[in-house]
Amino acid sequence: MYRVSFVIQYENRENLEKYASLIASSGYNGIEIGIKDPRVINHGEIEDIISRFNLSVPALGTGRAFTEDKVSLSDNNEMIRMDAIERLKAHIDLASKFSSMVIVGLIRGNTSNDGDINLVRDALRDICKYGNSKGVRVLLEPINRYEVNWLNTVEDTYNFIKDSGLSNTGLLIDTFHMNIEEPSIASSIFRFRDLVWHVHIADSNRLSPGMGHIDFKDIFRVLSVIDYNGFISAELINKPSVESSITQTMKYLKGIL
Ligand code: LER
Ligand code: MN
Repeated sequence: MYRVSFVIQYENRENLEKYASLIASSGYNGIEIGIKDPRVINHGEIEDIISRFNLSVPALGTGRAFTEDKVSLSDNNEMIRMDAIERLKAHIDLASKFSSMVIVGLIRGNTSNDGDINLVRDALRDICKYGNSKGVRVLLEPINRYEVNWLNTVEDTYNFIKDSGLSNTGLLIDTFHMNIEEPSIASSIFRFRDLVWHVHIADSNRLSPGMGHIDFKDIFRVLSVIDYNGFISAELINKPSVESSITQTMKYLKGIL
């Protein structure tokens, strides 16, 4: 069985503690934490909770900087762009404590010309250099067209990483986005396998796996063919509740893995 984790959005100490406890007791190996601004939270408190429940932290999410604060790496306002870079470096500082990777998904923002793309490329070079110095790897996530306007497919994202010469950067593939953008989820995983470093799972409607129409057997089969040995991390719309998603997803994964 793969190592499995569950994505939680950090709000405060109490919510992290509550969900970490349930995630650990439900049989997950890890918790993935979405953090809007790591500069304003207590890192020691998070370390304390994670070690108490003996969980790994495969990755830290960063997208709420964009969705809630409108901060991105492609913003034409230099102050806002610097804010995004400084946040990501703070994510790297925290990630270095857990051997986590740092996700660049929505925080890249939207781009409308080559100039915008170059801003992101330069920012990522800076962030990756900082990650290298801290032993932290970066994940670039292809995200579907309805959430962001570029790097929607695995192929585009793979080519962007290679063309930009980002050495410690790999792909975070997410079954929800792939279901919208890829001709075949399994073929794309196989084709770009050398950079598949992390996997998000959700069904076609972002609910727990098994509640939509994605063929997870096929996905786990190809992950095994490519000898994927990272985490499978459930990133869901947690309906009717976070608790029900945690238990429902583990039940499904135990049945299929
Ligand atoms: C982030 O990992 C992601 O997949 C986005 O869709 C966030 O909503
Ligand atoms: Mn995702």
